[in-house]
Formats: sequence, structure tokens, C-alpha cells
Amino acid sequence: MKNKINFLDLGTQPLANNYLAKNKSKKRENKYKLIVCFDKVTKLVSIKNTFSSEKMFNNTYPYRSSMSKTMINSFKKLSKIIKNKYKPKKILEIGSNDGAFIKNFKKNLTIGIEPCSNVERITKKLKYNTYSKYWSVNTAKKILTDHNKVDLVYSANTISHIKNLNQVFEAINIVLNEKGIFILEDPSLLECLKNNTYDQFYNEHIYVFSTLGLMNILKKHNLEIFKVERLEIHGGSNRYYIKKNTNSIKLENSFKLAIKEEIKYGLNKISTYKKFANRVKKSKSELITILKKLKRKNEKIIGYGATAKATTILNYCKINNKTIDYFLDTTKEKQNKLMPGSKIPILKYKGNLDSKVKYIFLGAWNFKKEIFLKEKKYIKNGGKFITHTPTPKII
Ligand code: DWN
Repeated sequence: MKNKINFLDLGTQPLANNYLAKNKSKKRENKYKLIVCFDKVTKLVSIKNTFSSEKMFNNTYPYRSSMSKTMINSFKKLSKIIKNKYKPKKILEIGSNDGAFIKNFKKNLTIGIEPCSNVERITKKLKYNTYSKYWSVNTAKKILTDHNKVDLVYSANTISHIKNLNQVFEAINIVLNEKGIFILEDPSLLECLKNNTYDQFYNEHIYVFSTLGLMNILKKHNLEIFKVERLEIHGGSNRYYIKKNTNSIKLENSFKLAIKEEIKYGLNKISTYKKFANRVKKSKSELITILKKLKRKNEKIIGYGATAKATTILNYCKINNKTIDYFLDTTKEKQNKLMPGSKIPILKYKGNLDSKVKYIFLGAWNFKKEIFLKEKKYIKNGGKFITHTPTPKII
């Protein structure tokens, strides 16, 4: 604990995926102080106060990976590469959600681990080999007994959600073949800092990884990053290709470049994070100013994409339904509920935006390209979006 330095205080927050039923609006929500810290030894950036996995990922989990074409296409593209380049006989996915990735493979080729039983049921119904379990040493041993070792482990937007990284990588070592590959994909800390996307921090994102931090923790488990791919996904993610250090695959230039760039930006120094925290404060006041100005002119503002990330912004900036009338979202499980904390209603996205709405706060800013394409008619008719990244503005 002594090595950890707090650098960002995002106020009191509710659990980001805890969408409230309308009749529960008066119910007291579980809240916590969202504080972000930097470990000066490991260089890992993490949130200070955490909840158990069981509290966050259970049978009411609302998120579905298949809700965006961007994600579906990204998984499809990677699957082709995996089939052609690595030709694995068995693939294990940690955090298989509704099957957006494993659906690209034959059923006998994949194993999925998804702790949220309501979500895992979707792939089980389709006859995929999925387990409703948290990723742990025990789960890895169960996989070993049921299937033997695997050639490839893939995990997107999941490892950063697990507090005990030592256990995560110990479990990887149990299931992965000596010549196997572990592909880990998560939002990039460098992009988060560059774009001031402080909303990447919330209870589920226990870590936002840098190559540097990840490299240090992997080392303890005799695992090495040999390649880093930069992705546009989720506002800038890294896809890390990891191997056991007994495997002779050469470290690629992309890995060395990623480390070099992170050090050049200062991800190894607390001063960089303190500067980021100052920019976040500025971002808050600028966003509030924009919204207040519009409200003074009696403009109606709605939200697009009831994301977990938006909960951080709304609660940090104290934005409620007096400012944003409602959010639109395509996810059935979120519709007709209330955003956590701010209690802004979430309505079903039906395809046609209300012509009276001239300003939309972009909750799903990470899918800006996809959304702008979908809403080109709204934009052509003069409709505007409000974003907080890289700096608050109307676009
Ligand atoms: O890491 C995580 C990511 C991958 O997913 C989890 N901890 C929880 C969740 O975070 P999020 O809610 O911030 O993720 P997204 O993927 O940014 O959520 C997009 C939301 O926007 C979904 O609720 C679907 C919705 N959406 C929509 O209504 N119309 C998305 C698109 C692209 C659209 O056109």
C-alpha cells in the first residue's frame, strides 16, 4: 500500500452497471469514493476502493458485447488472424460475455468463461462450451481436467476487471501450452491520459493498463509481452500478445516502441498523473459550463449510450435529469431503468431521434464513428453532439 500514491479523486460514485428499476428510484444506492492511484514500484494504475467480483458480476449483469458493430467487426477480424496465423486446436476466452468473439469459431474449438450466469446462458443455449465461473486458479484446474491445455487464451476488457492479477496469471500458466499464446486486450492508459477519458475509471475498471505496468506484473509469472497492437477500440486499446518465457518467439519492435513511447510520455512518473488530474478538473468545469449555457437557452439535451463510463462523468460532474432528460440505449437490459446515481431515465433507442432534440451528450463516445454514421440524418439536419473528450465541446 505504501507504494501507492493517490492522484485523482472522482468523488462519490455508485456501481456503474447498477441500473435502477424505476420503482426503486428512492432506494439507497451502494456508493464508494472513486480514487485512482499510481504504484511507483509496479507502475500499475488502479482504483483504491474495490468491490468483490460477486458484487459486480452476477446474474443481473446488463452489458452485452454484441451491441456494437465496431466490436463485432473487431472480433471477426481478430478471429480470422487467429485461424490463419496461429491455427489453434483449442481456444479459451476469459469473459466470453454473449459470445461476440467465440461465435466466430466452430463450437468444438472454443471454451468460454463468463461469470455472469444471465449472460453465459446466451452462449450455453447456442451449445457453446461455456462455464459460468470467475477466472481463478480453481477454474483453470477445472479446465485442465475437462479439456487439457489450450493453445490460445484470449481476453478482451476483462483482465482489468480482476483485482488479484497474480492469481489471473498463475491460472493462465496452468492452462496455456508451453508454446501457447495469450492475447490480452484492454483500454490503454496512454490513450486515456492523452484524451482525458477519466471515465475509463469506475468500479469495474480496477486497472487501466500501460504496457509498462503489465510487463512488470507478468514478469513475476515468467510471462512476457512480445507484441503490442494499437487499436481504436474503446477510445484506444492495446492488444498485448503474451508468451511463456520458455517460448523462443522474438520480442517484436512494437513492444519496444510501446515501452519507449510510454516512458517518453511519463507513464513511469507521478508528475504525469498529477497533471492529468488537473486536466480532469478543468474538463469537469468546462463540461458543466457548456451544459449550463444550453440549459439557460432552454435547450433539451439527451444522452446517447447509457455506458458504465457515463456514470463516472455524470456523478463526478453532478449532472442529473434536470440537465439531461433521458439516455437512449439499444440494450434491452438497460431500457426503462435509471442511470446509477444521477437517476436519468434510459429509453429504448427506436431509430428515430426526436426532432426537437438539438443536443446529444455522447455517453458512448468510444463508438463515435459508428454512431455518427448511424445518425447522419440528425447531423445533416443540424443536430449536435456534446463530448468531453479530448476536451469538452459541441461537435
Ligand atoms: O469494460 C467494459 C466495457 C467493455 O463494457 C465493462 N466494464 C462494461 C462496459 O462498459 P461501457 O458500458 O462503458 O461500454 P460500452 O461498450 O462503451 O457501452 C456502449 C453502450 O452504448 C451500450 O449500452 C450499448 C450502447 N449503444 C447504443 O445504444 N447505440 C452503443 C452503440 C454503438 C449504439 O449505436
